[in-house]
Amino acid sequence: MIIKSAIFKGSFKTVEQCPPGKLPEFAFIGRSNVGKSSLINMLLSKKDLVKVSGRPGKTQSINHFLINDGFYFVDLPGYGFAAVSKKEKHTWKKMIADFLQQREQLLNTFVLIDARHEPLKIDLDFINQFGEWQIPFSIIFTKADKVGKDVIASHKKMFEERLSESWENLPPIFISSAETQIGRDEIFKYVEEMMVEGK
Ligand SMILES: Nc1nc2c(ncn2[C@@H]2O[C@H](COP(=O)(O)OP(=O)(O)OP(=O)(O)O)[C@@H](O)[C@H]2O)c(=O)[nH]1
Ligand SMILES: [Mg+2]
Repeated sequence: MIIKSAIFKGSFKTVEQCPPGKLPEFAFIGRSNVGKSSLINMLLSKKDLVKVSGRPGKTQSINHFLINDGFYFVDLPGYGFAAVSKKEKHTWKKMIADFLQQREQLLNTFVLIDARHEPLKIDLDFINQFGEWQIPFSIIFTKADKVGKDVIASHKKMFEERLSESWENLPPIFISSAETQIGRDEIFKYVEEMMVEGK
């Protein structure tokens, strides 16, 4: 996909405050520091459109980016960030659950998984909520540049095995790197397909 324009439309604390209209949306979520903001920058070929940080917990609200005046990418705050209070965790959970469940134009949520790790309980638990919520998701492995191809293949297989325990149909798993841009074409092809189907 050719990115003609990518504009930051704002940060929102509740689903009610999010931009009006019916343009399709794609959300990005995953553990804190997994590389959500970096991936969005990579996909949009922008260096600093989305703020990236070495410290986890950088993204704290719902962030909308309008692309080609036709659809939105939504950067969501990460889960599993240890250094937050119980109250903050609760607020986060409600913000995310409300957004994911209530946002009608949300066509798909990409759950990001660090390619370096074997399946983690926190990620599996988060993914299994999509079943309860009955909303579509797919998976993107991040930071593929940090680990060998064999390791990624083995982690992908392990992930598929663990998902099979709860899911009959497995979602696609994309492999990406914000450094090398691997995965960009596949992810956009998928985004384009979903927009055609969603119409
Ligand atoms: N080598 C490498 N580093 C990456 C990649 N993606 C992200 N990083 C690094 O990982 C750190 C976290 O990246 P972010 O994009 O801020 O992660 P995030 O998931 O948005 O984090 P929160 O907003 O805090 O939840 C930064 O230091 C990035 O430079 C990647 O594909 N390869
Ligand atoms: Mg972020």
